[in-house]
Amino acid sequence: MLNRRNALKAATAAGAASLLPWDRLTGSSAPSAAAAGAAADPAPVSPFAHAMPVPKTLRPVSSTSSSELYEIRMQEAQVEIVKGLTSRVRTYGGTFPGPTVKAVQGRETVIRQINGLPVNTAVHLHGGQVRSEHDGLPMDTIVPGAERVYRYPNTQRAASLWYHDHAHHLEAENVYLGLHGLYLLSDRDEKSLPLPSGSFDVPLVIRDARIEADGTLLYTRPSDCPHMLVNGKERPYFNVAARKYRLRVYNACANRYVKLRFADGTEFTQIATDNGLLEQPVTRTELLMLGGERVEIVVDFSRYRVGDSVVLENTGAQSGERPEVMRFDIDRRAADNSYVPGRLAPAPPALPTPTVRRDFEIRTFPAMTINGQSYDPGRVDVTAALGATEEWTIRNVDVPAEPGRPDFHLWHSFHTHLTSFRVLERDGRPAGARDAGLKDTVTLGPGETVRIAMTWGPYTGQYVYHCHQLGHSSGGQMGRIDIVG
Ligand SMILES: [Cu+2]
Repeated sequence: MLNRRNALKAATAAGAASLLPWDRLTGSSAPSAAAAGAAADPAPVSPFAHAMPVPKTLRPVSSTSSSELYEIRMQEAQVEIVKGLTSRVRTYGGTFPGPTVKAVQGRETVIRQINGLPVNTAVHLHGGQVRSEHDGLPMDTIVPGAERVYRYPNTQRAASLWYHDHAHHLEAENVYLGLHGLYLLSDRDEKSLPLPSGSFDVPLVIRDARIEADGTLLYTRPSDCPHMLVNGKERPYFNVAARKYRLRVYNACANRYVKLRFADGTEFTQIATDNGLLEQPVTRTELLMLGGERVEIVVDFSRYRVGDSVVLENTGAQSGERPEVMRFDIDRRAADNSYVPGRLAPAPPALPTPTVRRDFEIRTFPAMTINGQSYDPGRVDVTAALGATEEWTIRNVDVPAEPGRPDFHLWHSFHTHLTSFRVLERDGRPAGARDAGLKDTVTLGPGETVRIAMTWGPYTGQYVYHCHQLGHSSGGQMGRIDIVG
């Protein structure tokens, strides 16, 4: 601890503090942040002390023939994350994570967001194709006491989306302190599939945290976050029947990747990615996910006997960190007519040949930049024509000083608002299973390069692209793109 603090002092003396938003914010006006240098020890990690809850589904306050209207009040709340401790968090609607919004293709979702928090907020529907004024742009904030109505047309395919904060410089801290919730969009094609459904369709919102011994949820660097939460509880257990489950896995960490596998190496079937179902299922044993990414899998627990347990672990944990993320306890038998069909969804429309090529470099040092520049909402970095197909090459130019060390700081991702993309290549090789399907966030390990392609639309207006390590985007790793008609 002492060494790290000394190293931090040295970094600050060298004028590097702006690189590290978690350091800048520690000791800021954040209501739950302990004063800098006064951080206590973290609460002990105690796996499997909680049953895993499933975030509740939000009920509309009213409906019309074509839309549902919801109301969410952003507010502080006291919640139990680590057993026996109370933590103050920032919430949508008083729950941690926020309530799940369930939407149906073709029906508009209208959400009145009321800011009852002492900080600016902006609500972004991650993965949603929405008009610019409803995108939750960094400067389009809701000041404390104000409210805003967001409209989501739900014209895209079924997908596991999420809504989270995006206020300028604040998104990392706001999301970390609790401002995130799920938005599950379904459509007729998806509903007609024989996949596990109802109580056998379960989200896993995975994220790290640091809970102090007094319960304080402290926003700090990921290497100082020993707690791993699923659906708001530290390393919970979840009782399952010996049958198939659809698990919607979200990496909601502000600043780290996870490598998930079952401790016994059990295979599972990936059925969907960020923006919806894959054409065909893929058998996998490990998921590497950076913040913002979603993967849906079907796991067949009928391979276990009642009374067995299996642990989901993070092999990307740092040394000294517990690998367990959660435990599934098989506690009963159940009928199961569900199965994973060999064909899940039609292929997305073929991409036209790109007419524009662009290059992007993501960098941590000497500042959080894309192509050498920090985000400036008044500067247009990219102008794209509505309907144009573009090919983007994105390079993570950071490389580790010590190869093989899991330095979360050197990992980046790339997230585009408005439009999803196809990953064409990773380091010069055709995209593999991890990059298949319609993506809106792609992971870049140290030194990696990806080539992606997208057709911009369906709306014109101002949007952003950014690294989804939120400490990085808060620090400036973001660009502005204007789509013009
Ligand atoms: Cu980054």
